[in-house]
Amino acid sequence: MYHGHPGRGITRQDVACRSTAGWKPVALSMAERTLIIIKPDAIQRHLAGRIIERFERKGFKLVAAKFTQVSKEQASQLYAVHRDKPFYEDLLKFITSAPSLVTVFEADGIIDMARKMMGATFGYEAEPGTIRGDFSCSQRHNLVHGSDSSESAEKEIKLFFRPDEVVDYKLANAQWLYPVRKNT
Ligand code: IDP
Ligand code: MG
Repeated sequence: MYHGHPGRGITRQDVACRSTAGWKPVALSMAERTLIIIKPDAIQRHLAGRIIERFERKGFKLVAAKFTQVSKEQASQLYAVHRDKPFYEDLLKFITSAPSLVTVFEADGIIDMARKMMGATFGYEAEPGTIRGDFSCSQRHNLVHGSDSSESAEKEIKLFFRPDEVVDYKLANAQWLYPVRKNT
């Protein structure tokens, strides 16, 4: 079995596929991974389950999870691109202030799909139907973090998980969730 690791951000996924010869494994794709953080405000507001449920219902595959208080060091790396922004210090204080649920989910195209499901950064601007649009009115306290590119995902997953903490396994219902071949 192939053991994916966060350094790659991708993993080979095989699914069973019906053919005239019956059910047989078919190489599907190199699935993408993203870091999703259920932020301290979501934990404090008892929203972790509802947020995870949305990603599960969409069909994303959970491959890692850790309930932890983000350290100053992790936070400064996670938000390094915002170092010069006026909200940077308060953002670091917030994300390190109480526990978060740090997760990795996997699916082809997950980075864009998850960002759409999260909604715009500010809760008061996010569309209804998105996580932030439904549960947040705030700028900083917007419940959830999701990687914004495969390069960020690769770096961010490494910040929180050792290679052996990201679990590669087969979803029994993969053939109902994902395309067997692109464009079919
Ligand atoms: P994103 O989380 O939608 O990717 P970013 O622009 O990367 O948004 O900002 C990172 C985080 O910093 C946001 O999720 C939010 O918690 C916080 N943040 C962004 N802009 C502001 C602001 O103008 N005021 C206060 N907090 C902000
Ligand atoms: Mg961002």
